[in-house]
Amino acid sequence: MDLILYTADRSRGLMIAWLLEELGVPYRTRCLDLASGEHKDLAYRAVHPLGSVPALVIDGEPMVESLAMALFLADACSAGELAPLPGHPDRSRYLQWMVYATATVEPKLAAPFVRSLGVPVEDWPEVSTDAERRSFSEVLGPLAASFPRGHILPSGFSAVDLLLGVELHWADQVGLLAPESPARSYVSRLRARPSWARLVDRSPALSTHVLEPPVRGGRGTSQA
Ligand SMILES: N[C@@H](CCC(=O)N[C@@H](CS)C(=O)NCC(=O)O)C(=O)O
Repeated sequence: MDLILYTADRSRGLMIAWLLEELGVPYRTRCLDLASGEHKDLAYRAVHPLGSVPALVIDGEPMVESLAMALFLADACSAGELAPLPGHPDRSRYLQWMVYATATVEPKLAAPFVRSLGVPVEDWPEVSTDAERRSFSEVLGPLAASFPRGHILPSGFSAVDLLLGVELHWADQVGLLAPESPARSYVSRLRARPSWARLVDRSPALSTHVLEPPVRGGRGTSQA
């Protein structure tokens, strides 16, 4: 399968790149500069009609929507390793948490994430409000019991951990996670995977999406 991933720094393309690294599938990357607006060029509109990222060109056919790409790649390329196959007892749970990560968790980090785009990296951990930390902690509630074992599905590590892992990584960058929380330990363990190191190696020199900012004071008391 010939794969070209159109992505950008601190975009959902990170989820797809991490999944591809974990799958060990060869792919090429085209990194777009959102600040310069090159993603709105007519040429790129032929790949993504809205001029957004990510887009994945599979054997010449463009695919959009990060969740759809993740579901497709995990099914097509992992032989059941990263996605329980239909009929597996964890299949419905897998689909549930894949959608929960993108439809329910992701919107809760949107506001502080967007705010962080306008401030220096060292100030990212301070951009979240107490109300946002509480609200983020609430949506993590149903997942909290799974964090200590290092994977969300009872049957083991899956693409859920990669999607949710990127969201918790961003949440960590913008100070939504309490320093000693199980969610923060979970995402730290995920970042220790060799696939994350490969992602860091492949990231362009100026990219900030893989940065691990230092823990700062005044983060409130969220325990998620
Ligand atoms: N639902 C889409 C959202 C795509 C999206 O909004 N991407 C952002 C980056 S994460 C983007 O390209 N923003 C710039 C723009 O759309 O102009 C997906 O999951 O792929």
